[in-house]
Amino acid sequence: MSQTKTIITACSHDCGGRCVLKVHVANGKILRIETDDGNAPQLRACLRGRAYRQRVYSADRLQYPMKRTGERGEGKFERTSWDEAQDTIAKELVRIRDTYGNASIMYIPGAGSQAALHGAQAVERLLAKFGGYTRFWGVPSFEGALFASMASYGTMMTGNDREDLLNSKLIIMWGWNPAVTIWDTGTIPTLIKAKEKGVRIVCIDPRLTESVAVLGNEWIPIRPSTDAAMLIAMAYVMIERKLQDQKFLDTYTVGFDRFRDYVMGTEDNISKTPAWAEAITGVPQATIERLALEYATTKPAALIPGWGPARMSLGEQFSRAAIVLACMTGNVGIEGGYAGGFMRAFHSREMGMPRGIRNPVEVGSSYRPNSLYKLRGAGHPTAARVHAVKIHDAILQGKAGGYPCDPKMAYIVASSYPNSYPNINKAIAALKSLEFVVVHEQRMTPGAKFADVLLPVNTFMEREDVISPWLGSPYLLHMDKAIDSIYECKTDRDICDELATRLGITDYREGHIDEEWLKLIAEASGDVQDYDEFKKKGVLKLKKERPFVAFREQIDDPNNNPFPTFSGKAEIYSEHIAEMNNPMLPPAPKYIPAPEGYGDPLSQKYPLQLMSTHHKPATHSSLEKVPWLEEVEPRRLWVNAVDAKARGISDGDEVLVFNDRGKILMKTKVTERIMPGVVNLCQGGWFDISEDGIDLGACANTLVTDEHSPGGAWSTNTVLVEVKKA
Ligand SMILES: Nc1nc2c(c(=O)[nH]1)N[C@H]1C(S)=C(S)[C@@H](COP(=O)(O)OP(=O)(O)OC[C@H]3O[C@@H](n4cnc5c(=O)[nH]c(N)nc54)[C@H](O)[C@@H]3O)O[C@H]1N2
Ligand SMILES: Nc1nc2c(c(=O)[nH]1)N[C@H]1C(S)=C(S)[C@@H](COP(=O)(O)OP(=O)(O)OC[C@H]3O[C@@H](n4cnc5c(=O)[nH]c(N)nc54)[C@H](O)[C@@H]3O)O[C@H]1N2
Ligand SMILES: [Mo]
Repeated sequence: MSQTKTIITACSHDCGGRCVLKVHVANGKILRIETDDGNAPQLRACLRGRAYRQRVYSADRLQYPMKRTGERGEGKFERTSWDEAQDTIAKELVRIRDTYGNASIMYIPGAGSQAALHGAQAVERLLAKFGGYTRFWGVPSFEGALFASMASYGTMMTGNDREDLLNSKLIIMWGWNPAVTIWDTGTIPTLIKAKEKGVRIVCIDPRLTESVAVLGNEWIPIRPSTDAAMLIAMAYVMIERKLQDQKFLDTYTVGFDRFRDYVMGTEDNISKTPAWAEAITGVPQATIERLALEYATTKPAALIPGWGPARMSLGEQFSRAAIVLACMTGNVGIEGGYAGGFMRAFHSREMGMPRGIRNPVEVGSSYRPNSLYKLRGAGHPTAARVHAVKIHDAILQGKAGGYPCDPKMAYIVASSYPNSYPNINKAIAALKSLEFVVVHEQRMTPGAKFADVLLPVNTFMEREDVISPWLGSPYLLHMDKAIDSIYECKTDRDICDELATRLGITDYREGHIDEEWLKLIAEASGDVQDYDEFKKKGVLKLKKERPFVAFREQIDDPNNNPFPTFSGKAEIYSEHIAEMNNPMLPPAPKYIPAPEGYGDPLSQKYPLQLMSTHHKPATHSSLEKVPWLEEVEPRRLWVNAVDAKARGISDGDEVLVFNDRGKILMKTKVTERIMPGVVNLCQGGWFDISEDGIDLGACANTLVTDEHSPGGAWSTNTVLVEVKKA
């Protein structure tokens, strides 16, 4: 019997947490997994990290390289050698580049690994050195919130330290469910402390979420994609009663007058009263008025606008309106307040491979007209990129459809493409039309089935890495290797290094072996002084003098600290957006009825609003088919009892959920925890389209629209469907 050893690593899938995993290993196998029991703040893993053993050893782990034998997507493969697989990829890369140019190589990276060294970035590096590729813009998580953050504040660093919530007197969780989505590992423990301290917590969400259940003093259900109307009516109440912090607005913001003209109806003869908003949102006017008064008169207060309500067809309006309320109440830059926006709270530099290798395909390409390129620090999607939800359309239509390229091959890595992307049926047609598809995966996912060459990649348990927290909480994690790579799996980096050699690229590793890179990356954070010590302990908890509060300096000393916007102030009205001249993207936030949202004529045919939120026992599609996790909470369509009754549906019944894009056959959960008129199906289910075109795998994206907002938000929560008993 060999001895049991314990190593410390961290989960690197893209969930909102970064938690410590203590992995007990014997004879080269993982026996069990525990978590942080060290000094506070403890970085305790959730059910997903602790169940990870079943994922590492799951039956659908890829074991060796494979090549397609059947039709593309059929899932028929035969085993091949690493040499043959890589020779084929190298040959196809060269053929496609030489025939069609680098822009025809569609690089599709995903969120599978968020660690610094391993994951999709390995392929990005290879393809950049190979002459370039086409990539996408429009991050599914936050593009609406990011646009709002850049437009209003000129930065994404708009969050406060979690522990600062203990300084708030009122916390408004607006479409934010960290009891499930974590949003930095310390968030829920801090919110529980705030509740115990007596801080009032109000949750605005179409669902009575786990966060409402654990924390909420009040739950306000609201129709999806209508939140901007409620926020604007709250502004109306404040303005009518002269409760806005006018001194704050005058000192730190521009454009409030323009917004006020819209709110009060000077601009369009419609006063945006609570009664006006009730008809849109379904929230009683008295509730809107009461919350507006409470937020305006309780200071400091934190209104936290989640990314979920912004993942809609006009998502940036919600995020921008929430920012205006934070300014109107003077809650920006003060302890216990909250600015909204993107909400990163920064301590150390994020740990990652050094940037600097530009994609040659994008060099010289102009910026997209709807990007905020002039704003300092903005992500700057160029005109050479395709929006993420338009990848399938770009493949199918190419330059003839107005896209910047004619894609001929897809290089998919650490991504579930197409599973996590909207409009699965269109994506399938697109993938089938390509000349060549490579996938680097860990398991036989629905996307992996579309590969011509499928390469097996190891998991974070089988390699060493470092990782920083999601939103910048003050700690860093080292990820030790628990076990050797199982089967014939390799890291994405080793695969790319071997491909590089075949492609005549000699400097892929740039003179450093992986271990040296890890040391360089960790030390570049500025916080890791002694790498060996960091590696031994596995976690570095950073000490700070006082909590990070975004815009503290701007508020304390405005003359010396302008906001990083054009005007130097927080922009309620943005001249730059005005220049874009798009009626669906107004320069000051407005409520505009959302395409495919509440009240859209399409609701005559498809009367239910579908949301696809993030699932407790899943990280997108990355933790499917893990029995322990499926046991905790199987994926069900949440339907309100009123809607169920009207359709003769009982709890647990099989139903067909459908719209013009597709059909899903699945079980229901009939519950009062979702408001009438709204259904929810958590994202991430592995699609499994039957011969008669029905998805048996409950993948929400079978139904989700592949349109995006003008600012770039995905529209996953603005979807209309109908449900009937199967
Ligand atoms: N367990 C788990 N945690 C995760 C992930 C995961 O897959 N699983 N994914 C991680 C990633 S990458 C991300 S980006 C984040 C996502 O984090 P979020 O975007 O915050 O998560 P969601 O569950 O999509 O949405 C949050 C809440 O918004 C509500 N909501 C949806 N639409 C509306 C609306 O129109 N109005 C209002 N008021 N509320 C609405 C939903 O009911 C939900 O409770 O989560 C991270 N954490
Ligand atoms: N309908 C709907 N769709 C959504 C969302 C929604 O709210 N609703 N949310 C969106 C959001 S916020 C996000 S972030 C995306 C996430 O979408 P994706 O980025 O596609 O993330 P996952 O679905 O987790 O798929 C990641 C894949 O990477 C693989 N993987 C993990 N680690 C590695 C590795 O080291 N190397 C390689 N080669 N592969 C690896 C996993 O096995 C998994 O199949 O989904 C989006 N899709
Ligand atoms: Mo995300």
